[in-house]
Amino acid sequence: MAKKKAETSDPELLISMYKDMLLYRRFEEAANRAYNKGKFAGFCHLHIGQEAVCVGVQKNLIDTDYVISGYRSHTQSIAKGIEPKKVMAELFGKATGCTLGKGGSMHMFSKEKRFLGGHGIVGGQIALATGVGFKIRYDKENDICVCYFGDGAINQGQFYESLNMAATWDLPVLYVIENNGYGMGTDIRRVTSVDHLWKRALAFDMDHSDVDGMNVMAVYDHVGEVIKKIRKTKRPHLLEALTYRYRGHSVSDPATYRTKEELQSYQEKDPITTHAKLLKKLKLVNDATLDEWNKEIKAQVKEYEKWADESPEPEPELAYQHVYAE
Ligand SMILES: Cc1ncc(C[n+]2csc(CCOP(=O)(O)OP(=O)(O)O)c2C)c(N)n1
Ligand SMILES: [Mg+2]
Repeated sequence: MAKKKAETSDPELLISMYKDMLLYRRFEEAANRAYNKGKFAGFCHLHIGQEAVCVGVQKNLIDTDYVISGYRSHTQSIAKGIEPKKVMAELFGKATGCTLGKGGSMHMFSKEKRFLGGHGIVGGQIALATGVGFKIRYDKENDICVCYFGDGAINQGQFYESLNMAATWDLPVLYVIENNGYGMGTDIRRVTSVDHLWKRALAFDMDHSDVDGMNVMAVYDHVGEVIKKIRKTKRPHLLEALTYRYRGHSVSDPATYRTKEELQSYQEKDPITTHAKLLKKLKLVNDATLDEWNKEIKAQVKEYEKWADESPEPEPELAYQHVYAE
């Protein structure tokens, strides 16, 4: 699909993109600190470095669209409308969390906001998203389903079965590969036969493209076109977003399998810094405004953390609820 040059000119939107990316970065840093302080246990996968994908994609959605993802989904759940303090409380395993403290870091969920997880099984969400696509088609709705997964997930069997079905039945799903170059620690090039992951779509005659996932404007503009097309044709699309995670796979991974130079080369094109440069070029902000926003957002995140920390633990009886469908 041909890509147009970034052209969004709505100042409010441009600013909200910056503030959202900054919130997600500060939120994840706070989650990391809280984990290290022992405020919660279990897994914790941070999205630091990948913020432009989340913001660029989700700014294009309407409220009734669906989003489904893997375990690296704190930011995506906030972008779909779950209150950040409830995401933080979920991390802390508290009764005020978005899944009442029963899900933890990997299982954010909100039926009301149509954020359908948070899934720990690599690639599991791909089959579920395909089912959501079928539901949308069956009910003749105008919504779409965005399904995020990693480069590691494209080598799972269900990826092939699901994409074949979606392409055959014309299901309105945007499959987004967040290609951050690594599975847990495995370089994607060691385990994958193609140089560009979007090529997997060729096997299903499915629409496909790639985008610079470190640049929020590139993602926003490209995905805007893709989504317009999906709503019109109802056909699925496979998008490869080229991105990078700055931290280890999870908080317990020191990421020794990659070089400092490689990490630095991505940090040099950091999505937040790049977008700040654009805002300055457009004379929408100056350094003082940026400093002020940073302080405001840090203070907000502190409040979320305080609220989560002071929230009650779930009652033990809750373990017996929500086990079976009612
Ligand atoms: C079916 C399955 N196999 C293995 C794992 C263990 N595991 C968890 S994350 C992961 C790597 C996935 O990498 P990728 O899909 O690239 O996502 P990223 O973590 O980079 O966002 C693996 C192998 C799992 N959770 N589920
Ligand atoms: Mg990966």
